[in-house]
Amino acid sequence: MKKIIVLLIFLVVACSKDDPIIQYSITVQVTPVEGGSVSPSSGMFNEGTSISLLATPSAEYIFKNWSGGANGKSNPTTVVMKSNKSITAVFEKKDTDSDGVADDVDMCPNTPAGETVDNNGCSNSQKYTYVPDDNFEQALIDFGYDDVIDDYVLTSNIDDVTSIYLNGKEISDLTGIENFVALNELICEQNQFTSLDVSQNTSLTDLICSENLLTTLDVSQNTALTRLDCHNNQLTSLNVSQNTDLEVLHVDSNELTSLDVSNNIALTDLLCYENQLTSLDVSKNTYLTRLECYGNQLASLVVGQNTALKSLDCSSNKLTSLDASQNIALTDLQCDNNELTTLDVSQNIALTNLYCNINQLSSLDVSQNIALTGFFCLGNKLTYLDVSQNTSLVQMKCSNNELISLDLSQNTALTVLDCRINYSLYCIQVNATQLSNIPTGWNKDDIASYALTCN
Ligand SMILES: [Ca+2]
Ligand SMILES: [Ca+2]
Repeated sequence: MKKIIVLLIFLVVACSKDDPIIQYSITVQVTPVEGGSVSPSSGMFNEGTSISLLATPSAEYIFKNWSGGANGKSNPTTVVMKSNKSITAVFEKKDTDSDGVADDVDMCPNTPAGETVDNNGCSNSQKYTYVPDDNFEQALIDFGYDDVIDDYVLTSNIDDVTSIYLNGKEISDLTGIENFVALNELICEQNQFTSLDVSQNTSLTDLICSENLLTTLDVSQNTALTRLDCHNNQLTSLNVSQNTDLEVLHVDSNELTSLDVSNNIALTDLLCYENQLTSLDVSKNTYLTRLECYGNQLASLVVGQNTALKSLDCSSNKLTSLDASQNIALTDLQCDNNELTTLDVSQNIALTNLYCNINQLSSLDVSQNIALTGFFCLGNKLTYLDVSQNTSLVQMKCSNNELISLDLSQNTALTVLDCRINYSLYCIQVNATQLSNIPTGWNKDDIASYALTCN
């Protein structure tokens, strides 16, 4: 028995002597203290154990690296317990644009790489807007947004400007306008710039850039536009499909070969004269009150949907017909210099001015157009013209036709008349009052005579 007890004691002593349980401590520190946390943050671990340490940054911080009893940037990282470990997890504030100024105090995020910044994290390119055109910059000085010609203006001075008038300032480069991000109204007509970037001016409602040298104009980002006037430039195309709020569109005197206004149903005013349009679909533009498309190459023009039209000028095209029967609101119709052989204005009783000069009309019934004050039909093939119902007429020009008779006795308001170059017109009927005092503004051929009655 004594032997057994001695043996047991020997075994216990032998075991604890050959296989002692040794443990080591981990102590983790975090710098800066608010930068984050590490799990586990402390503890006792058996010798040889592999411990995984996970660093979790606070908001506005990122994990940078380990130091002390661990190293490297791995997260999580593994330490093997061979001694007591004092480990530091190093965090740093987020600096997304790597300009040395932490995000939470960086007033200018996205600083371009390599640019020097101020204490607010702002580089010069972020604080200042590049304005290379001296005349543009001078205008900004005159407006009080800038103080010296140095190609730059403080962006904070211009990024809340809502209206700017730069017309006739001899500006050849509008670079810088892109930082006028609050603009509603940009008036920059009568300058010499060849391009205009309004892609950042998304609040624009009024853009007047006429009489410049623009060859392209991208208004796809300017969806708030209600008025666009880019007349008298060198545009060969213009996409207004995104500008669905447009009410006024002036694109006249450019080089457009086509113009799609099918998305612009709010349009009331469309001037597209003196381009190279071969077709024009205004069937969706039912609110149009003014359409001027003269000086194009239109072979047809359908205005049957445009019942609100008050003024239509489609002169100097290639029209062989024109149906204005639905346009009962028309007060002004100009269709000079086309190839019209007939013209029905019987439904257009609101007409006050009718221009149908230089067509191929052999007859024209204006008996329903009693509001006419101006009537111009020179250069046609008219042999007969009844203006007895047009008692409001003030001006009439019917020269260069083939008239054989003309009765003006009802046209007591007529002060301007040109009926010359009608070589078969020998007698012009007038009333007694007119005959006693022929208005000085009346012109006739010498072969014609005024008389109270004509045979
Ligand atoms: Ca910055
Ligand atoms: Ca300046």
